[in-house]
Amino acid sequence: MDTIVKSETKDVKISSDGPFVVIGEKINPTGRKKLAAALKEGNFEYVKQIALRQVAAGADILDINVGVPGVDEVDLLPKVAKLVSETVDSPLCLDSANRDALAAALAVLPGRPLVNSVNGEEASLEAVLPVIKEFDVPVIGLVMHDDGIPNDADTRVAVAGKIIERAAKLGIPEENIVIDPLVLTVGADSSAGAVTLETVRRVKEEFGVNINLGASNVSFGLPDRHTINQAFLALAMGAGATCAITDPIKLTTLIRASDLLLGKDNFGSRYIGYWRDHKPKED
Ligand code: THG
Repeated sequence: MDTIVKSETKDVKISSDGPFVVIGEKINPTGRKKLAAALKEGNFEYVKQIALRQVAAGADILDINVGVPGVDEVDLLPKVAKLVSETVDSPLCLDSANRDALAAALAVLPGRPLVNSVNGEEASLEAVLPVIKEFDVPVIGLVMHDDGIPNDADTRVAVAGKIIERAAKLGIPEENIVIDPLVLTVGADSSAGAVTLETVRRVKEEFGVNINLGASNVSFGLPDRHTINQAFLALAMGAGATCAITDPIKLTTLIRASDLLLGKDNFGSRYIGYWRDHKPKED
């Protein structure tokens, strides 16, 4: 199943037949004081820099999250998204739960951005799915519902099914739904990784849709987060995830290696090309 995301000039295909798609997470003010301040002050030079760095590191798509407390997302999301779309060729992923902010950004962006996200709560399904239908864009569906994030894989798979079904009722095809099985930190609950991986396998088996993960969440609160993020991403790729919102600067090399090991890189050309372009300078 192919999910197509586009900028004005570039198409990105998310598919289990192709290489894993890297969605750069870094335009997100959560835990980043400098970016939060820049967004509040309208200092967009810093945002441009982060966009360019992520693309140079191998990001295929850039996540845009402007969720700073006290800012008007309906005003800021389209502004920042437009600016990034004029700075890089990559398609964008609009990271907001605010329906009006999503619609305002979709109205000004070229191409076919990925919307992040809808979830199984009634209020979210009713607000966001009509926007997805109107703009004919793909959307990430988070497997949470009115009772919160389920602890078990059974309920998460059921919520995924509910999102797909409700979308179908509006005429939104399965290829426009990317399911996010959600990962919580293993710092709080050591079974959190296993529940997510089981959800990945079962959603793939039962629905065949594309699967995204926010792959840096798993390590919150633990030392040496990078090692946990790397191990988790490799396991998630093995289980059938097809894209991730993650740090492209730190994780693209692991992703290229995992694609090669999973038989998704003919002759290792992407892995070798990445190494050639990013190897440490020798002098
Ligand atoms: N699923 C979907 N969307 C998501 C998430 C998800 N969007 C938000 C989040 N989760 C994914 N994005 C991030 C962005 C940053 C970090 C984690 C997840 C992060 N930031 C560092 C911190 O807070 O310590 C700071 C990073 C830095 O300084 O570079 O870890 O699950 N669909």
